[in-house]
Order: sequence, then structure tokens, then C-alpha cells
Amino acid sequence: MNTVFSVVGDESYVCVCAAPSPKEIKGLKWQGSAIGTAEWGGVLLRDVLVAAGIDENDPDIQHICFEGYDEDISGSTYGASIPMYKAMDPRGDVILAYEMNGKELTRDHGYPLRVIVPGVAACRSVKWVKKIEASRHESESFWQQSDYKTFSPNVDWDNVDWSSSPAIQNMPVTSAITDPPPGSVISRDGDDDLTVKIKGYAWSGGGNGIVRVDISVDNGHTWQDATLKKVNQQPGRSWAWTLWECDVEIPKGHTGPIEIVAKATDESCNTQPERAEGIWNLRGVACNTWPKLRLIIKE
Ligand SMILES: Nc1nc2c(c(=O)[nH]1)N[C@H]1C(S)=C(S)[C@@H](COP(=O)(O)O)O[C@H]1N2
Ligand SMILES: [Mo]
Repeated sequence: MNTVFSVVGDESYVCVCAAPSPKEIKGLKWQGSAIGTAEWGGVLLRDVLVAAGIDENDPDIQHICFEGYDEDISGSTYGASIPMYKAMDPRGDVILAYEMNGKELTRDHGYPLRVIVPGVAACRSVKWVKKIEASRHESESFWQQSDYKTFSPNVDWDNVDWSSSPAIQNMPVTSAITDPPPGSVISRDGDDDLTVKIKGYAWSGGGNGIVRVDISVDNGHTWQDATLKKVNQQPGRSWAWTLWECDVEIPKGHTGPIEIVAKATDESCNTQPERAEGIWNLRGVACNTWPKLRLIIKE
């Protein structure tokens, strides 16, 4: 059995509300949630494809398409596809999983068999697998063709041409501040030197590990380094998130609201953008702007 630590979740929806949103989106405002890292157990998809006689050099095979057992109200099954090179890459770690955290998959997570595509938007990790097809074309499903794509901020529902943009596969670098809860009140108790411990996660797609998380209390003018809790992952195969924490120094004498921002950088030097304006898209997907935490500092 092959095991892989991988993020699955709605990372694709860490949405524009992380920053002042320039325009409404039609999407779910998950913010930093609906995401987790698990240890998945299963069989390498590559091994199954090779055993089935699939030739990775066949020019007619460009995509591996998956279909689930679940149907929407129109009777269409859930489907998605990944490029052949990812499916066949021995370092790509795509698995057909039947275990999660050492136990049989639960029904919610795809029992009896689901795909896990590490480093890639979770919408491609099809659950309740019914059919696997090697094809010249991407999955015809709605979710591959007409959702989970990014566009220029100029494109909106009245002028979108879904076929003009590729389906999202690898996800961009992102992070979230998860602790303490937003709006928490922190008391100085007369102490001039105040530090507040904040915690969060950082993650990047494509197997890119996190090399740094920076924290700022002055909107990005100066930064402090967070401490990364690294799990052992091979270079280029960092599929799990990296948890981090930081004892943030609050400026002397400051009372009232304070905004703390974070910014993660991955091993390909990708880093998070400050503002959403430049990456806004109608579905709010792949938004990876700096996460913000507002705290109240009391005397
Ligand atoms: N068959 C099937 N697979 C699916 C989906 C679905 O609706 N049907 N949703 C996808 C999406 S969008 C996500 S975010 C993940 C969620 O996986 P989880 O429930 O294990 O967190 O499953 C993916 N696989
Ligand atoms: Mo999702």
C-alpha cells in the first residue's frame, strides 16, 4: 500500500473575502476553513493504469477522467480529470485511496474508493469512484468545463467564455491565520512588552514546500518570521500543509484594534499577493491574498 500525506479541501475557495473584495463573487466564502491534511492509504493510480495496459507514450491519451457514483438533480454524475503526466508521474503520488488516517474511508470522504491528487485543487479528487477512463480529452463534466477556472477581473457572468480558460489543477501558495479567533480581546495588564501567539497553516500546490511565513502588524511595512512546524516531505513532493506559529510583538503603547497579516512563500519563490483586485475572478477561486486577523488590544 502506498501512503501519502495530502491536503484535500476547498482551498480553491479561500476567497476574496480574505481581502477587501472589490466585487461580489458567486462562490462559497470558506475563508480559511473546509481544508485538512490527512494520511491517505491506497494504490498508486499509475500502477493500476500500467496493469490495465495503458501506454504512457500513447499520444492519444492525454487525460485520465474520473466519474463518481453521485448524481446531481439533472442526473449527471460528478466527474473530473487530471493530465496524463500527473497520473503517470511516479513522483506525482496520485492514489486511489481506500483508507484515511489508517482507517477505512468514511462514506463522506468517498467510501469505498476515491482519488487523491496531491497538490491539485480538491475538485479533481473524485470520491465514490465508478469509472476511470484514459482519454484524448479532459472530462466533459460541468465541474471540469464550466467551473473551477480563473479569468481576468474584467470577465464576469455576462461575458464569460468558459472554454477560453484551462481547468485549475495545481493550486497557488496560500496561508491562513487560525488562532486566536478574530476579534479576540487581549489585555496588556500594564505590560509594555506584549506578544500574542498566533497560529495557522500554509500550503502550496504542485508539491512546492513552504519555506517561510512572514507576519506583519503594520500592514506589510515590517515583518516577523513565523516558526514552521515542518513535516518530513521530499523536495517537490510537499503535499501536506505546514503549520506555523509566531509570537507577534505588539507595538509599545498600542491599544485598540490591530490588524495582523500573514504571507507565505514556497520553494519556487511564489508568494501571496496583498490585494484581491488583480486576481479577482467571478467564482472567487484560487484567491490567495494575505490573510488578516483583527485583534483588540486593551490597556
Ligand atoms: N464524486 C464526487 N467527488 C468529489 C466531489 C463531489 O461532489 N462528488 N466534490 C469534490 C470537491 S469540490 C471537494 S472540495 C472534495 C472534498 O473532499 P472531502 O469531502 O473529502 O473533504 O471532493 C471532491 N470530490
Ligand atoms: Mo471543493
